[in-house]
Amino acid sequence: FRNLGYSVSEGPEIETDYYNFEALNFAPNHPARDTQDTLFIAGQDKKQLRDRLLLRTHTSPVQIRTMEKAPPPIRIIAPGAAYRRDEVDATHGAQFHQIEGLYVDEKVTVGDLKGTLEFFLRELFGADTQIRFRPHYFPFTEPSLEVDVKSKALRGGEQWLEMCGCGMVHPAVYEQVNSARGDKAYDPEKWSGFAFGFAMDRLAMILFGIPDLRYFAANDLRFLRQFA
Ligand code: 2NM
Repeated sequence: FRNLGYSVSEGPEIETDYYNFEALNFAPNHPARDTQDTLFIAGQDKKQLRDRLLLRTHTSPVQIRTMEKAPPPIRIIAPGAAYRRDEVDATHGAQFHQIEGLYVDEKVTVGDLKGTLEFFLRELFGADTQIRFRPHYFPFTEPSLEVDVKSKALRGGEQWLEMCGCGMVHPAVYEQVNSARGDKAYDPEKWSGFAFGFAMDRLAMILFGIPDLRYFAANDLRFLRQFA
């Protein structure tokens, strides 16, 4: 992504409801906001909903914070930890690691999104990699897509594997950013953009044949040194 002109952006892992949900066009009663799925910080009940603290459930708040600080065009990658209230097993944990990308400029299209992800996935998995896009839903993108890949580098190329989510940034997201900025820097009539996200843990598990997510945090040097 550096070769494509992206720079790295970071933000806090403890976030407000505003940056994690509201700015990203999640409705007030969206199921992701339920305590079943999100780890909330205790003792926040007296605060307004938008100011309540939680562990970020994705790195998208970083994209919002970056757009609030800088006008378009922007090209950023947001890597980092995210948290969900999951039943812990070999493929689920309370913490996972995401890498999200955001590109906003004039006349950015779904074609640019598909070309960028195809380039990235072929760099990563090899030139023979096949890519398939399926329609999906995210509150913060429209249209939204999921991406499957099939490659000899991945379990012998026998099956399609779900690799990432993506889409064209929803105009409502730009409007939230504009009202926080107090200007019209992200005018949806003038600018358009795409965003995408991967779970890095899942990607590493597939690439290196790691059978259990819990190895990443077990601090066993025999495991970690294989990747040093
Ligand atoms: C994904 C999939 C699709 C995303 C959208 C944004 C923002 F802030 F620009 F609206 N950041 N990240 C996004 C879109 C993330 O992850 C699976």
